[in-house]
Amino acid sequence: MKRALITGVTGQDGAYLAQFLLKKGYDVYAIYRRSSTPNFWRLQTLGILDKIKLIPADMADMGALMEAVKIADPDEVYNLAAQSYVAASFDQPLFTADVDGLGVTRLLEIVRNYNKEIKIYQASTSELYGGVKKMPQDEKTAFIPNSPYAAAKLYSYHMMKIYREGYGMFACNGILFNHESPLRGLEFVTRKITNAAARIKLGLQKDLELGNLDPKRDWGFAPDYVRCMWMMLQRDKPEDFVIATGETHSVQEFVDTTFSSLKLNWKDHVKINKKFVRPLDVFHLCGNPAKARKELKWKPQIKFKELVKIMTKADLDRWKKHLKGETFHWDAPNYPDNINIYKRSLDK
Ligand code: NAP
Ligand code: G4F
Repeated sequence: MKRALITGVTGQDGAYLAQFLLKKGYDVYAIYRRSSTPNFWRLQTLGILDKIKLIPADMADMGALMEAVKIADPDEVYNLAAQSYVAASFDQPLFTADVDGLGVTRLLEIVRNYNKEIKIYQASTSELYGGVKKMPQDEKTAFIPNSPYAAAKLYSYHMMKIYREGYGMFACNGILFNHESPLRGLEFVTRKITNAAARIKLGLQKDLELGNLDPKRDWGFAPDYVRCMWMMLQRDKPEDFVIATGETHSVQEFVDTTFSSLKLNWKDHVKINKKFVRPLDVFHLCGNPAKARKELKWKPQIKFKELVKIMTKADLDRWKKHLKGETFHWDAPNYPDNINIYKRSLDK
């Protein structure tokens, strides 16, 4: 049975990847950060919380990370942990650099010392292309990071390459374009829109405030993208891949498609609030996934319209159930008793 270690398992991609690897028969270990309020709701929603072996650790804590690698003794490491919200990286640039940049070097150093045969996937990002004018972007396009987040991810992108070429390690960057789902965090623009539109439809909210309707993104579906992470690590040769749909749409198109599907006119509800504008933004991203299509035989199953439909339906169903009095995993979170959290004290 293959063993995997996932960092960032409580996030959108971590949860879908854990589900995917469990279905493939993997023994799944994952690190999580202890917080005052537990955030296992995605794993609970997917019904997999009790199937994962959880190890407390933080990307800033070298000792705990080292312990996690020893306990998991993995064949594959998927590094998805990050301060992933671009806007927040302007408020917390040093923290973002520590987790998203140095955190990766910590992991690489640990793996290099523990077992160089372990394959590592790094959650790299289309944000690296920030200010690029060339469309579409591919593996050969030069990077122009436009945020502290992107700068930290550019550092980790290069560290992966350096460990691959310098030490012969199986280290791959997945340069993933935006991918969304009903498990997306509520602050990201897609989920902010579908959640608000569902609430507006049900009379729970009147308006939706957004920063800017012009930016364009290449939006895909998260479960399609985690499949690709795994595919990259099944090859004989480590390489970097752009993962995208190849289509691009504006925030306004996302808004319009969502509101129209609910028979609402977005112009009656959407307000612009400069509070949500970033000091520097990324205005147009469009990926070229030709290499992934050719070499991994990967292709996205869900594109823009279907994605909007899936997310809007999930939010509408959830709020309808809420109105009927149903509670959800995120309503009253507590550390459940029936989960496999590794405790050092019990292991001695
Ligand atoms: P997400 O939902 O924000 O999840 C991020 C995960 O990282 C969470 O589990 C979070 O834990 C964990 N984390 C944050 N800081 C940590 C720390 N100091 N130590 C340990 N864990 C920490 O992000 P996502 O959308 O799943 O994205 C996964 C990865 O792909 C991220 O690295 C992101 O930057 C990258 N990426 C995402 C996209 C996208 O469109 N989704 C595109 C390209 C790249 P808590 O739950 O405790 O906060
Ligand atoms: O949904 P967003 O916050 O995602 P962003 O910045 O593209 O970052 C996401 O995708 C990256 C891959 O390219 C990942 F690396 C990263 O971790 C994250 O998952 O914003 C999308 C666009 C931006 O241009 C933003 O300025 O929407 C614009 N926007 C306009 N009004 C807004 C809002 N974004 C948010 N979050 N909230 C607004 O009110």
